[in-house]
Amino acid sequence: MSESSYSGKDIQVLEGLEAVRKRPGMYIGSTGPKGLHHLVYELVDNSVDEALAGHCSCIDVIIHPDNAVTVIDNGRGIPVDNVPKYRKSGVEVALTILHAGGKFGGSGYKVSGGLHGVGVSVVNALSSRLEIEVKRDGHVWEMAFERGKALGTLQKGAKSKATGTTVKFWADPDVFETTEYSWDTLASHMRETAFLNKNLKITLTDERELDPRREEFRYAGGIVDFVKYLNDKKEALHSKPIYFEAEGAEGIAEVALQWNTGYSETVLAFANNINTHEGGTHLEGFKNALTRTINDYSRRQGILKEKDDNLSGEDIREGLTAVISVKLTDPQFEGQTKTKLGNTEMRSFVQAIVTTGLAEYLEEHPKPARSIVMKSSQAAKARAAARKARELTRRKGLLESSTLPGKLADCSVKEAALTEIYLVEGDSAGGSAKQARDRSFQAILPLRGKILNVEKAGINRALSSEEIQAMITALGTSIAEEFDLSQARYHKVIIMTDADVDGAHIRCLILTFFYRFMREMIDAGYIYIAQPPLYKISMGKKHEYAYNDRQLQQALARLPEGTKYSLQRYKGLGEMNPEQLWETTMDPERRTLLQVTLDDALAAEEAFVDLMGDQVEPRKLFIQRHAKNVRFLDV
Ligand code: 0RA
Repeated sequence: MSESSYSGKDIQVLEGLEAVRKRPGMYIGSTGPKGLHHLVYELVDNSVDEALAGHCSCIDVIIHPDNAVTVIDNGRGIPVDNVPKYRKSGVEVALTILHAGGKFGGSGYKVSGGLHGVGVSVVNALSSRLEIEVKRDGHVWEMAFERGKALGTLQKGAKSKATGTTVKFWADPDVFETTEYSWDTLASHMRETAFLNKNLKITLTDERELDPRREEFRYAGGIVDFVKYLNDKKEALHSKPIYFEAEGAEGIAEVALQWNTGYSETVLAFANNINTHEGGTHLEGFKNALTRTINDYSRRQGILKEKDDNLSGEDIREGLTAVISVKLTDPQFEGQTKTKLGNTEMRSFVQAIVTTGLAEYLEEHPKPARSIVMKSSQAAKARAAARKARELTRRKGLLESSTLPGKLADCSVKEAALTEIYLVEGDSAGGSAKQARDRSFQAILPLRGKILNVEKAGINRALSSEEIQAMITALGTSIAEEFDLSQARYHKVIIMTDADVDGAHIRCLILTFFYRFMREMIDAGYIYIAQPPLYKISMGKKHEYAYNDRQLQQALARLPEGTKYSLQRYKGLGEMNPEQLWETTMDPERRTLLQVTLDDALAAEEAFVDLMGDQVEPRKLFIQRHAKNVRFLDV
């Protein structure tokens, strides 16, 4: 056929392959080693399509010493008869017309045309030479191309009863940065392809070596064998991978999964044999079903208690190896690298088969089921602990911020050894304390109501409490491993709470906080408890305070016979005006402070756990023990 007889359409065709040569990256991603290997995948995928259609059982791939590659299949062979529209053989159309592959597409799941769906014509365009041999219709047929251009027409050769397609191509050194193939890269792709297509035999031969290397990939178990292979060097949690498959209007879905005793997650998702690295609907459906089904089962078995949080997807997938493979007629590939499946029908399809299949498996295999659930709940616990540690580090940064809390009324003297801070229960008492104080050396930090119980809440939640953050910032020392006593902004920290049960409780909460996060402050003797009076005895213009019942009795006994007096019992700091608060509780000349000491750290730790834990009895014991650790000081 001469140039002059080309129709307008044919010229467009030539421009098509020229476009591929001009901008190869657009069609195969890159002209580096990755793009080079994609040429082989493209051809193999076309043969796999024949296998999917049920007409091909064997694919051979040969790497030649001159870096040519041959791909042989025993499929039906590319049609050799004339395509009237183009007035060319089917073989020539397939190899010279962009995106022609799909137009032939027979029945079944006509898939790929490879990763980018480009077809064999792209391989032809990017090859310095390509030779094709088709066995079909009782003969061997041959044709050759150079840089995408046909060298003559399809030639009918010897008689043959066999069928199949053989393509040998030389990647164009003018296009590719390298034409050197990697055995490992090709072998792992062939292995993967064989896993994804049960019973399909793929051989890889490397003739570049004197003693040619050959490997055969064929897996009767398909993706079950894939999962076994991935878990090969790991200790499996249950002996056999779990497997489900289903076929519907949406297509075919297959899932195989097996947990190992390790911690990493290996979940591979494929659509039409393409590794969907970016995931997509099939993967989402799988994950949804897995998380829901394992949680449902755990609850039904009582392994997860009603009050417990759900196991997270991450926890459940710890140590999981899974392969999800779907095949569908019209795959939509999205995302940055076009490796994210977009077909929404696949989400519910995969979700349904995994939900049904996994629930059934768990019911029928109680032993592995238990191991799986126990592993997930252990993962949940470990993850919570790790998260706490991480959050702590992160929060510490936050707490070290130099901005003092807004509620703090600081003192003017900067010399820590001379200053003190009152941690005051409630905003109203805080207000009185601010008016009463000597602002040169006394700072006031009001704390709203009951601060968080750090023993029960754990460090994580405790540190998210505003009151606790304010305390840490005001004190300047940071906490836990980051604690630095030399950074203390005050050498006296005075806890001032109401003299009632609630006040005692709040005092204990604050002490627990110091014990857990700033123990050295206690050791250094920086922590004190203020002693507001319990009673006020008024006699005309004179008055006296009593700090406990014994003092009250003594004061009353001292009164002259017949003296009239009135007695006030303070229920809280709020009942005192600023002057009263100053003279009874804050004036260093007249106040009484209790210094908190913890001689026996070990005993103290138990005490704090006892006090703040769930049980009531140890709490009573603590209060006695605590009293022993507090001694009177006249300051
Ligand atoms: C179009 C139609 C048919 C097969 C093929 C293409 C085909 C393409 C490749 C590429 C590599 N190996 C291949 N094998 C087959 C089906 C034709 C029919 O109905 O017989």
